[in-house]
Amino acid sequence: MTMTPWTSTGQQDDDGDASVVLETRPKTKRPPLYKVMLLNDDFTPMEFVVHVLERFFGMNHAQAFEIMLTVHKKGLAVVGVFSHEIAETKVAQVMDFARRHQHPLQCTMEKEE
Ligand code: TYC
Repeated sequence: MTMTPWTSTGQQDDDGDASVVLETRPKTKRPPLYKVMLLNDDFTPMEFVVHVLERFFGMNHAQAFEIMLTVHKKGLAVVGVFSHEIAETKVAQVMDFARRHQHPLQCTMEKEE
C-alpha cells in the first residue's frame, strides 16, 4: 500500500477501499494570532474613531460607536484579531490615516497568549 507522509497507518475500510488513520496530534502548529488595539487619547475626535472602526474593521455604526466608547472609558480595546500580516496592515492603515488627518490616534498589535 502506498503511504503518504501525513498518514501513520494504511488500512482498509469495510468496502475494501484503501483508507488512512490520521495522526491524533498533527505536527503542524496553527500560526499565532495578533490582537489589534486602539488606544485612547484626549484629542482625536470620537467621530473620527468611529469612522476608523467602520472603514478598517468592517463594523457597523452601532458596533463602532460602542467600541469607541469602550476605548474612551477604559483606555484601550481590542478591535480585531488577525494573522500577523493582516494585523500589521491594519495598524499601518490606521496610523497612516490618523497621521494624514493630524490626529494622535494610536493603534498597536500584540501576540495572543
Ligand atoms: N478620548 C477622545 C475624546 O474624548 C475620543 C477617543 C476615543 C480617542 C477612542 C481615541 O481610541 C480613541 N475626543
